[in-house]
Amino acid sequence: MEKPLFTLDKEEFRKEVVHHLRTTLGTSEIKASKQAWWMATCVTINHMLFERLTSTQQTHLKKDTRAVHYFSAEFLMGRLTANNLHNLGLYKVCEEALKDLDLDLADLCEEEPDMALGNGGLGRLAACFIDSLATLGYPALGYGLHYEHGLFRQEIRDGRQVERPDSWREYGNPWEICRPESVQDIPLYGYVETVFGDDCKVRKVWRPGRVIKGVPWDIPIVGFGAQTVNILRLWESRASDFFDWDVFNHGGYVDSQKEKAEAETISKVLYPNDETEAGKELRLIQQYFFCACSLKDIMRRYKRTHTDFKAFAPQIAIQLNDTHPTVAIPELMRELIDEEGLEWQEAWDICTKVFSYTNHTLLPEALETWPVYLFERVLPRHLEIIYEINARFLKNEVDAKWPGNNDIKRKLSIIDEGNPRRVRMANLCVITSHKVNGVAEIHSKLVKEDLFPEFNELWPDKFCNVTNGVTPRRWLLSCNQELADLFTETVGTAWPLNLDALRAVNKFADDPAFQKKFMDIKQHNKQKLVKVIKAETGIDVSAEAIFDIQIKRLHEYKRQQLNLLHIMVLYRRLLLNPDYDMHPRVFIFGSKAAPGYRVAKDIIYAINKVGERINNDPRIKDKLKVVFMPNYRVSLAEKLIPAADVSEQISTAGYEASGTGNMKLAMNGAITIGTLDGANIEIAEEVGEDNCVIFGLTVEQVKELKARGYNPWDYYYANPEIKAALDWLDTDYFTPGHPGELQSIKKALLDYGDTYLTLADFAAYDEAHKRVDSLYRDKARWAKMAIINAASVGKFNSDRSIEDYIRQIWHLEKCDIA
Ligand code: T68
Repeated sequence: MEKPLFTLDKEEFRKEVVHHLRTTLGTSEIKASKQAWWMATCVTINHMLFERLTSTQQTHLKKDTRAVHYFSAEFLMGRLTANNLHNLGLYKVCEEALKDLDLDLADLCEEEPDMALGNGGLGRLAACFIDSLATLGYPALGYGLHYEHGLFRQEIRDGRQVERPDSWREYGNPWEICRPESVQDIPLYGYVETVFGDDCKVRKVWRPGRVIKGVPWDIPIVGFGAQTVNILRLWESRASDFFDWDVFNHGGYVDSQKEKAEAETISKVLYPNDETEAGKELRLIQQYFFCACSLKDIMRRYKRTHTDFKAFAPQIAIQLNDTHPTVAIPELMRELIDEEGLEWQEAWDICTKVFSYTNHTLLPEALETWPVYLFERVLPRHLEIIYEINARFLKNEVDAKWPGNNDIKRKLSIIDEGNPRRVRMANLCVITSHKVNGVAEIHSKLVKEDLFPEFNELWPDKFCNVTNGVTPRRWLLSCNQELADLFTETVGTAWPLNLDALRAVNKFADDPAFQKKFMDIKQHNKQKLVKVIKAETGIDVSAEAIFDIQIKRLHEYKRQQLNLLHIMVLYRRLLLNPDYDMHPRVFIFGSKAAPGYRVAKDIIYAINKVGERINNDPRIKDKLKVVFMPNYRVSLAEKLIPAADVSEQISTAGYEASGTGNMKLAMNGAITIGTLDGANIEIAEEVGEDNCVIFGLTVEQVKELKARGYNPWDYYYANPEIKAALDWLDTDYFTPGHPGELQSIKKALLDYGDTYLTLADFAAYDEAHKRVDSLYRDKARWAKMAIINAASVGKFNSDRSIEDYIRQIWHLEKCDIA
């Protein structure tokens, strides 16, 4: 389906790979490891990619284009080899070339460590967005942190999660380019001095206590079709050149090493998100470090073609991916006022035009705040600026609209006057940004109505929605090549760019021949997964069973415990009645828990222990299996998603901002069993309610039930199956010799009030699964549903999300590359 965009044919490609194996890798065909062959392949790819990178950068400079700068503490890139080959149109050429060398491309791709510089949905969204920006030909830069260790590698030992360090670049990474010419110095700590200038004006001067060096690493981002190659620029911290050589020379080797180690700590590790803000000084410094580096970089580039700041806002858009980069706001104010000499109002006008903010959560405990005393110590000048922004806002906006209303003032203030006083980052974002968006229709509505109702009253035009999306290049074309080929055969080659073109597949949804082709591919993907499951867990599963998959970070609101409770109930039914009528089912989980989140880790343990018992129980004749896949990550998702029959999207309504796994699974023909939450609602609209299985309380019903006073014990006593399953957790049935090891799950669901209404939704969830079971038995019906799902989710292409951002927020123009 692909035609190579570049002139290399398979012969030339093969020669290039061998050439790089010898000259770049310094080895030979006879003794080269797989890793060396993979590296040589990457160098060959880079050869073509760098040309496009250079022409993109030259064109952007020459045309002096407006660009968006996507500030994100996380970019979950995964692997890049197959992705880059597909986007360059060279996948099949490379595959053939390697075949002639007796090498298998897919096998070599397994050599690449995932770039896991993110926790989950938020980080992966950033990765999909920069793919789409390049694909659509928009000038854009991703800015983030060059973590030495990405999200921890998860091992499962005796059922429990153990965190091991991730070392994605231990042996070098072929995709990153160090740019020493663009290094930045970043001040920290110290104090603020007030000085009187010759013009009698008061100036503030920050006298920092330390300076850290920021070293940029660029990852080229190849758009599909490879016209535009943008960059993702990630900052690494090092000891600055002010590094104390005197100390070093006078024998203070250890002291000087300490300073070096401290500086390097800043970009050492990604914080695992536990949806609550750990009050860590280092995390604040990380945020400031990458924002300050990025702003200086933007400023440097801007000044190449401008001598004043009139064109700054027209040229520069900065998107804040959640509140993590909020400190960029006072930093830009500081740069413009203290360093560039602008007046407050001029600087503020620029900031309010430049910044916009995406909210990804409504959970109150996940809204970032920082103690004022910490700000004062680390960023004294920024705190002053925040106070000034706040004072002006409260006086000019709040007092003007609600004169004398101190309750509203207290609520909207950037400073929470509790003990200790704290800086509310979301308030600072909303006050400054010209646009604030949620990530799915329902979420954006709740952002306006429940999270920021007063801000919405003040500035109704500020709030908007951009429903998330995912790149179909990675999440269909690359991860499910057989299905991609079938689609290309059926509707032509346009769909990876225009996913709506797949709607044309719908007319074959009833066609038995097409159904067979479609389901044969699903079956083949399942067979491949069976092998991966065996290799990773030792568990035997049958590809004839329904593959029911829940893959996402572990959190109580995502309700993996609801899935587990239902599995236990099914198991019990099978024990009580060996003829219990159900199609064999494999429940597959993939999930990491934040290391400090106790209940989440207990849920992982419970899934593994319950699974162990079920998988080894001959009485149920393999009708039920439970698989927990260790170390869930992007590259594992690429294997799981194409093999899924059922997609579990079962969050308590109102808690999942959007979800993006739901989109990827539907795109690959899985049927959603889901609540009316986040983007599930829009998926159901697109595929039709007949083609997904919706259950459970709605947002409104959740609110009502909570207002009425929810008591999980009512459900426990009223439903004997719930009671029996929960009581089972008190015994040692699943943990022989260790009764009560799984009790914390029961406690959370009863004693601690079941915050996420698991028991309230249980009966509906059970009914929904019965519907899934009966639908699956009707082969033609199921095939039709699966086809309609894959063919109807064009809306969830991240290209559409990007066009929505462009139209509502960024107002960029496409740029043709010479
Ligand atoms: C997710 N948020 C939302 N947060 O939960 C999900 N990291 O509904 C949505 O689809 C997705 O964002 C994209 O919009 C996250 O993934 C984080 O990972 C996080 C939170 C705090 C700190 C660090």
